Amino acid sequence: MAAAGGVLLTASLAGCSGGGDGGGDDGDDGGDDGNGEYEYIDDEPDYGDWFSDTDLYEGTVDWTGESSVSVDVGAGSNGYQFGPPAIAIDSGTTVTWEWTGKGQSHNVKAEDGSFDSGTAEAGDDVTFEHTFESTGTYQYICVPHETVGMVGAVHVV
Ligand SMILES: [Cu+2]
Repeated sequence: MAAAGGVLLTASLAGCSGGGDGGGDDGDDGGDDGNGEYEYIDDEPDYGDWFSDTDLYEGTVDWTGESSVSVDVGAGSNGYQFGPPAIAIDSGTTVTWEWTGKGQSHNVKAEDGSFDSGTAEAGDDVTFEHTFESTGTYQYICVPHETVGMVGAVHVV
């Protein structure tokens, strides 16, 4: 009886010890804005190489069914991107771009001229909004940072 109890006790302690060694993630901390909650549309528009320098781009975020949505101006690790870069909305939806204060001065300018926030501005209290009345895919840029991937798209369905 005593011997059997000893064996059981040893096994139990071994189990505890093993459990205590947990943890140890590799510390690869990404440092992005936690985009894991987004849902993306299934029928992705053909953007060509529009987002080739935009590392936040993972697809077109499905924000259809919303009357108003907002996009960060100054996203990503350096603040030189839009967050999220590509969104899908219904016609009639208002998009508000909200400056985060990161990445110096920004603006929002449509490639087709249909909307333009004007001169690039800095600060975290700047906003610009536009209501999209017509379907289509609207590509836009931040003029100072287009070349480092600060570009976006609004896909209106
Ligand atoms: Cu910018």
